[in-house]
Amino acid sequence: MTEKVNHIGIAVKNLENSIPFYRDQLGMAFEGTEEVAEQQVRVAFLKVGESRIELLEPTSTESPVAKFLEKNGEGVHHIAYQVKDIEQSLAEFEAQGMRLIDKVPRGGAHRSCIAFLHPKATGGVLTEICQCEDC
Ligand code: CMX
Repeated sequence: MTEKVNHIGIAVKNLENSIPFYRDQLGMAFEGTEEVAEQQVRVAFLKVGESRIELLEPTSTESPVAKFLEKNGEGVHHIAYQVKDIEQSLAEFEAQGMRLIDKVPRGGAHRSCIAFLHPKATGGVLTEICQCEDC
């Protein structure tokens, strides 16, 4: 059902301070920044092989990423798996009794559709599934 690791989300306090490590020291291709208002974050994507690193900076104190930073500091926030059909995947998870944060997909970066599974149901790893045309 899952096709590949689409991206790994990393919570950071400030994108501009964090980008140079990935771009200049690890040599990843920087693809730009984007605000995802629905998720209250500003994101930067860096391509590595067929996957990406997504740096996440909160744009509001109410953002889930702001709460994560307050509790844990900077670090890995979620892993996103690409699926072909997100509605079908969510229906299958629901049928398995999986605890979902999103029963209906919402908008993510890169014009993707995303949905989160609850970390309490996934061994403590916030898990995203995503469907996108060009990623
Ligand atoms: N990874 C692992 N565990 C996490 C977590 C994360 N990223 N975020 C929260 N948790 C854990 C907390 O540590 C807490 O555990 P305990 O009960 O053991 O203390 C539990 O989940 C509940 O967390 P909370 O802070 O009490 O509750 P929140 O109101 O913060 O809700 C969650 C948590 C996961 C439902 C919420 O953060 C959420 O909906 N996340 C999905 C959306 C999101 O993160 N969007 C930003 C990414 C944007 C993008 O990729 O585009």
